[in-house]
This record gives sequence, structure tokens and C-alpha cells, in this order.
Amino acid sequence: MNRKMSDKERKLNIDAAFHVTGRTKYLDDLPEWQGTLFAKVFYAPKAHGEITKLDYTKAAQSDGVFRILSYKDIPGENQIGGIIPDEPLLAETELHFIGQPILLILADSELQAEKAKSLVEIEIKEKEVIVDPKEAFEKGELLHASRTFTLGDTNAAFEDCAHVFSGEVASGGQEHLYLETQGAYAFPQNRGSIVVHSSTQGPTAVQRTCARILGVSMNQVEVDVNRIGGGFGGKEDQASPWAAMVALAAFVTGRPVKYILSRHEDLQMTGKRHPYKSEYKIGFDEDLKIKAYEATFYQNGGAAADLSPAVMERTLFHATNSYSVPNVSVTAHGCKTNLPPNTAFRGFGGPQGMFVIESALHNAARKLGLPFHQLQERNLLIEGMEFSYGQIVAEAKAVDCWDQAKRQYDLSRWEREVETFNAKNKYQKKGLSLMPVCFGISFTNTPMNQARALVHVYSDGSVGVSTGAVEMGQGVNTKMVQVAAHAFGIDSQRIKLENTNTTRVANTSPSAASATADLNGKALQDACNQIKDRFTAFIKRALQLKAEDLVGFKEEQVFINNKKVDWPWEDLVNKAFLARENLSAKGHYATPKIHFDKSKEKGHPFAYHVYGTAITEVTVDCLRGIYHFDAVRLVHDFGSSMNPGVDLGQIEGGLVQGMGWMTLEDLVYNEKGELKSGTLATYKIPDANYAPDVIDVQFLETDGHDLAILKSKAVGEPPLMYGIGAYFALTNAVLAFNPNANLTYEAPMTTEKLLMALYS
Ligand code: LUZ
Ligand code: MOS
Repeated sequence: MNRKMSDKERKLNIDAAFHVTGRTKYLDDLPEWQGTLFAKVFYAPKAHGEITKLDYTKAAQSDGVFRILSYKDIPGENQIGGIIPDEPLLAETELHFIGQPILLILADSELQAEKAKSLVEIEIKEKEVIVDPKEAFEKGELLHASRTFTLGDTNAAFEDCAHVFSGEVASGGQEHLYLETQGAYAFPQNRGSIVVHSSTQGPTAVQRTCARILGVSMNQVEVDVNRIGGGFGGKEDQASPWAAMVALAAFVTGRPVKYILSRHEDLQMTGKRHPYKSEYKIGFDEDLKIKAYEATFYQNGGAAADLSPAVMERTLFHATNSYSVPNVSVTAHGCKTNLPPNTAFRGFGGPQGMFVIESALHNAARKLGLPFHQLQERNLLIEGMEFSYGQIVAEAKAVDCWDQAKRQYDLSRWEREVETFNAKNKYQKKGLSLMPVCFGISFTNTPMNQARALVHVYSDGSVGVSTGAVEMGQGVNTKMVQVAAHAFGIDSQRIKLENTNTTRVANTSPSAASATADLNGKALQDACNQIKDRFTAFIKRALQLKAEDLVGFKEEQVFINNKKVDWPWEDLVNKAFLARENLSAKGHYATPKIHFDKSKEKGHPFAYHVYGTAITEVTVDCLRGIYHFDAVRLVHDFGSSMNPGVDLGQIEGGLVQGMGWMTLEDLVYNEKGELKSGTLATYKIPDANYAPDVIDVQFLETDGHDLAILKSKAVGEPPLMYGIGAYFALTNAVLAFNPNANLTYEAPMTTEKLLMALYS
């Protein structure tokens, strides 16, 4: 805990009051400019084929339609691929997924654009559709080269194993379902430049994509983000196409152009979490220590690479989750299918990798006839172990979290209660599971781990802060205010967080990888410190202090040699201004010590790891297959949390989102590549009623980590993976009802699948 902060500063989310009173402004709340055109996309109705006829003359004559744009109207490059250039903004002749944008219809109103859409005539010569990643792999349909991480020698190790198990695992996709759908609003400027307001996690990604499409340099595109209504990874790269479309339309027509996707369009056209199919082999010695682990991951990438190569990489990084495994060989294939390109989603491939080793351990424990958590516990990660990617485990927090969870929540008593309940009830069974998590913090692509911030101290003592961080509900604005208030020793009321804008802070990494507060916060500290250094020099001159005298800033006052002098902040700022001191600074931060060599697949990619253990209890109605989560109690390694209120929000939201992925959320595409769960009636996400009755979060007592902002560790993604515990709580309840059940390790465990498992 940062002891210098008042309780008020520690707890208050600066956006909360505006959120709950409906006053927060989102993209769609921008006042509409006169002459604004409204865009709609006409997209591919078939998953794979060649366009043989495309006639939009009737659509173009439809009421209110101003113009219809195709790829031919793109002055720059028809390309939006961020990692691999394999995705056109607007389809040319080949169609690769249902929902692939073909035409951009511009009309005086949304309704008119929508009506014109139905008048477009298209004929398609259909081709074979692939929706399954393993089928794609077998047919040689890969998005890029496969990768393997190895440690030790698994072949030799398996020879010596007392027990070897193998199996298959599958996990489903997941719809981001950010409350605010994708969208953008573009305004043409003088001399051909453009301003784009975008609902994006990555303003620079939007800027780069717009510039590429328009064929202009990046300085001609200004991207502005006030705040967004959720992202969860879905707006890391996939906010860019809509922004590029309105930028293109504004560029071509000279008018403001707005496009905000309807929920239906968003569900149809955007990529989601990658479904995976996987195979594993795991070997143990006599003491039930894991000796060797092999896995092959078939990632369902969809029709273009998008962020899939990076997501796939994180699957490999987290393939052994929180366990010590001396011999590892894990391979991942990025499989090309005829689905919308799948993309970043909280956890970024990590959860998919972790679910496989948890399944392997669960299956092994069952075959060995011992409790799942005993096998997990015996293999927890310890200090000094090497990850398959070469980084050495520096903090032994896996065992600490596990032990504290067992102790604080009295696991043995809890287990006895569950056993007693199960003995007494024939058709209701409880299941308990433990889920340890170890998640690496940093973009796995080292160059992305940099950030900048711009600070202005105004002559009245107020402060304006710009960073590259995008507020998406995660509370980063509040954390940035805390960082600046702490640095200057002033009240947080003096600080204003500006919109995230590419002209104030350039070359930003997306707000992603749980690293936003660390990267931008450290850049912000750098900027504040520069101004403080100037103030210090100014004070020393003004008061004729000695070089070794210590100048400090606390409680809105100047301190000299730790003694308060009566010089309030406002007066200091004003005097410094009159003395013509520079009251603005640009800060920069690049995470130290990290590196990774892809040719060897070895290095030190993460600044640090975040640990935790969650215990989940569920009650299953074994007649109907329905269930309710009674409690999730967890111990989490926050480091030294700078804002427990904000951090708890991240834990609760991440946990429940992960539980949804593992249980409720059944993303279904049929063999034609049609989304069968394309409405909120057919795709169910967790709500307050679904959430566990009790979510109890204990803070692991630690000093925090120097590479975390104010020693407060990153908290965005790690809790999602506690949700994996929900799956195993359910399987354990199934086994309490039917010890011979046939478990298939195919998430999500929907009520239908649960019922089948109970009676299998
Ligand atoms: N995005 C990214 C991420 O580009 N690289 C990453 O390593 C990452 N990790 C988590 C979430 N988003
Ligand atoms: Mo993310 S999956 O941190 O955009």
C-alpha cells in the first residue's frame, strides 16, 4: 500500500460518479456535425469463394445514399494486417469469411444505408469451407510458421517416467461483448489531413492503419480517444478497420463520416477469442513430480493472421502455467480457417495453454486415484526453476499464494463440508477445485514495452496529464492521477487526465497485456520527475540552499531536509513560471532487462510474473444438469496495491469473465462458417445472477515489484484464468455423482454437456 495516500485517494475511481449517473461520454455521444454521412458495411454472405458478380447500381440509387465505396476507391494500400500483411480492408475478389467487408455504403442516415445494403446484388462461386483448426492443419492451411519451445529432453525423460498419460483437450472461442460496440467518426481537416475519433485500445494502430489505407504519412492522421466502453482485447487491433473505413470515406467525400456497428454487425464481423484443439502427453516420477510435458496446440486463427501469431506465442509461454516442469516440448500451429480473424482477448492465448495442462493434471490425478489438488500442489513452481523460454523463476509466489489460500480458507474443513454434503444428497453434488495462476507481465514482443507521457503544470498549479493509456473501464485514469499526485505531492483534484491523442503522445503501444498502468505510469513518473528537478533547482537558487540539501514535495508544500517550509504548491508554481521555468515535460519509459531471441526461443521476456490461487465451489443439480457457483475464494499477488478498489474490480470482473468462457459461453459456427450464436438470446454471458454468491479476495502480503508502478502489480488479465477453476469444480461434482463418468475436457462445460457427463 502506498502509505502516503489518503483513504479517499486510494479508493475513489475518478469515473465512478459519472458512470453511475449516465454522464460519461462515449464515441456515440459526440455531437454530430452537420453534413455527417453514415456508413454501413456490405459484407460477405458466404464463408469462402470468389465474387463472380457484384452489382450495386440499385443500392447506389436508393434513397439518401451518397456514395458506395469499394476497394477500388482506396488511394493507399488495401491492407490492414498488423503483424502479417494478409488482410484487405475491403474484399477484392476472394472471400474468406462470413462478415468480411466488401463495400462501404455512405448515406444521410444509418437507416438509409441499411436499406441500401439489401439492394446489393452478389454472386459467389463457393469454395470448400474449413472451420476446424485440426482439419486446416491437416490440409496445410497455416497462417504462418509453427513454433516450438523446448526445455531439457522430453524423449529421454519419458523413458524414466513411472506414469505417463496423454489426451486431447478443446476450448471454445469467446465473444468480447464490450458494452460499447466498435465504431469511429472521422473529420476531414485542411490540406488533406484527418481526425479520427475511435473506440480503440490502440490509437497508434488506428493511426497507422488509416495512413496506410489513405496512402498518407502518419502525421496526417490524428486519432483521439476519450474513453471506451470496454475492450477486453477486441479493440487492440480490430478497432482499426472501422476507423480506416470512415477515414477513407471522409477523405474521398470531404465530409464527416460516422460508423458505429450495431451489435449484430459487431458479432458477425469481428474476431473473438481463439478456439483451440490440443493434444498432450505428461509423465511423472514415483513421487508424482512432473518429469516431462509435451503439447501440440492447434489454434483456430480464422481467415487472416491479425494478432494470432502473438496470441499463439503467449500460449507457448504459459503452457506450463504455475508448475515446475524440467522437460518441456510444446508446439503451436496457427491454423487458417474460414472464420472472422480471431484476435486478442484478455489472457491472449495464455488461458488456452493453461487449460490444457490443468486438464492433463486432472486426468492424471483421476487415473492415479488421488485428489486433483494434491497433484497440482506437488508440482507448484518454485524459485530458481527455469521456464521453457529460459527465464528463471525469481519469486516463489506460487507456493505462497497456494498455502495462504489453503490456510485462510481452511481447505480441509471446506473439503469435509463438501464431502458431508455429497454423502447426504443423492441428486445434488458439490465440487471443489483449486486453480493456481502464473502470468507473465510485458508484451511478449519486447519493442512494444515502451511508453510516453506529457505533463503540463499550468501557472495556477493545476496539472494536465496525457499518456498513451486508454481508459476502457479498467481504472487506468484513476491510477494515472494517483501517480501524478504522488509524484508532485499534491491533491489529486488538481490533476486532469486528457483524452488519449496521437498528437500529444505518439507511437503508443495499445492498452493491453496488463501492462498499461506500468508502462504509462512509469513514463508519467519520468515526466513529473523532470519538472520536479527543475523546481528543485529553482528552489535551491531562490532560497540559496546548499547542493546537498534535500528538497521534497509533499502535502502541497515544499519540504527542505524533510522539514516543511511554508511554501505552498500554487505559489511555488507561480513563482517558477514568473522566473520563466519550463513547466512542461515529456516522459519516456522502456521496461529494463527484458529481451527475447526468437531464433532460439529463449530469453527473459517478462518484467515479472503475477501469481495467485483460487478455490471454487459449485453445486450441481444432477437431475437437470444445472449448476450454481457458491463461492470463489482466492489469494492474489497484487504486490503492493496502489488502489485496492480498482484492483478488486479487475479481479472480480476477470474471474467471472473467465468462468463464463469455461462454462456458459458457447460460440458456435456451423460447417458453413455461419455464426449460430449471433444473438444475445443464443450466446449467454455471465450476469450478476450467475456470479458466485461469494467472491472473497485476499491480498498476498508482499513488497511488490520495482518494475510495477508504485510496486502495484499488473492486474488486468491474470484473474481471468482463475475462471478455469470453474470447469474443474464442475468435473469434480460430476465425479462425485458418477465416479465412472466419461470426461472429455472440452470447454465450455455448458449445462447440456454437464448433463451428458453426469450420465455418461
Ligand atoms: N498484446 C500484444 C497482448 O500485442 N502482445 C502481448 O504480449 C499481449 N499480451 C496480452 C494481451 N495483449
Ligand atoms: Mo489485451 S488481450 O491485453 O488487448
